[in-house]
Formats: sequence, C-alpha cells, structure tokens
Amino acid sequence: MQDAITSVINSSDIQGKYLDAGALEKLTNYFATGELRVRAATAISANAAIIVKDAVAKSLLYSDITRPGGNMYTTRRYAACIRDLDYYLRYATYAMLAGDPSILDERVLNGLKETYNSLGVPIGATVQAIQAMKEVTAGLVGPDAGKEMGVYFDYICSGLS
Ligand SMILES: CCC1=C(C)/C(=C/C2=NC(=C\c3[nH]c(/C=C4\NC(=O)[C@H](C)[C@H]4CC)c(C)c3CCC(=O)O)/C(CCC(=O)O)=C2C)NC1=O
Repeated sequence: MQDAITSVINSSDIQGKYLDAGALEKLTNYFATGELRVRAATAISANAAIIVKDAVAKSLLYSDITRPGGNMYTTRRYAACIRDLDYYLRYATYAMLAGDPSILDERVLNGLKETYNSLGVPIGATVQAIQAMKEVTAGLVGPDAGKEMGVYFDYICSGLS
C-alpha cells in the first residue's frame, strides 16, 4: 500500500532526484487537507451502517434486484451485498486518508470483477449503489471531503467496469 507521501518519494527516488516543484505541491496539498481527511474518516466510521442503509434505500431497495430472481433476493445474498458495500466504504475511507488509491487495487479490486461475473452479481447495480453511497457520504461530510471520497468511490466503480 502506498500513500501520498510514499508515492511522491518513490517517484522522485526512481529518478534519483530531490522532490521537484510538482512533488512538493502534492505534499503541500496533502498536508493542508490532513485535518479534513481525519475529520471525514471519523464521521464516516461513526455513521457507516446508516450510510450503507441510506445508499441501499436510494439505489436498490424495491427494485427487481431485491425481488425473487434478483441477485439480492434471499437474506443471505442481501447480507452479502450489504457487507460488500461496507467493504467499499471502509476501503474508500482508508484510501482517502492515505490520499492514494493503491490499497483499493491490492485489497478490493484484485479479482473482484471476475468473482462478480462468475456469481452473477450485477455490476451495473453495484456501481449505482456505490454512486448512491458517494452522494450520501458527501451529504454527511460536506462538499470538500465528499469530493475527496468521491475520487475513491469512482476508482472502485471504474475498476469494476
Ligand atoms: C474486502 C474485499 C472483498 C470484496 C469486495 C468481496 C466481495 C465479494 N462479494 C461476494 C458475493 C456477493 N456480493 C453480492 C453483492 C450484490 N448483489 C447485488 O445484487 C447487489 C447489486 C450487490 C451489492 C451492492 C452478493 C449478492 C453476493 C453473493 C452472491 C452469491 O453467493 O450468490 C463474494 C463471493 C464470496 C461471498 O459470498 O462472500 C465476494 C468475494 N469479498 C472481499 O473479501
């Protein structure tokens, strides 16, 4: 896993150089938003269950997906879906704190699309639910932190698509 600091240092190291202006600017932005990130992560962890619940209500509930024949039908599959959304929220929060998406590649997206396809989990509906989670989260943490979280929710969606 990388974060904004190791990512900037690694790329300078590869070139055998001190940090250039672009690298320093990235670090300055990251440090300047440090408190924002920590505050957002605190609010998200205190409200994770409600974020997931609201996102499901906004996107999936009472659609064909939750009716017989749908992929969320039966309590077991419904629970698996909720659990997956909670994974996405938790890992997006980690990535937002780190200011870097690499943890999503390593721990979430690796092999996920193949797993979903082999189990018949609908990717379009999953992306809709993640987008709903992005809106609900922005409503909770405010526009600046919401935008930052949005980067990582979108990253998960493009990794699935
Ligand atoms: C931390 C990284 C990680 C991820 C991301 C993860 C995802 C994940 N989701 C799964 C299943 C599943 N995922 C869903 C999800 C959904 N179905 C829908 O219709 C909705 C659109 C959607 C929720 C948004 C469902 C229903 C299953 C169970 C499918 C089945 O067994 O038939 C499975 C198969 C094994 C299992 O059932 O536990 C995995 C591996 N596991 C991990 O360890």
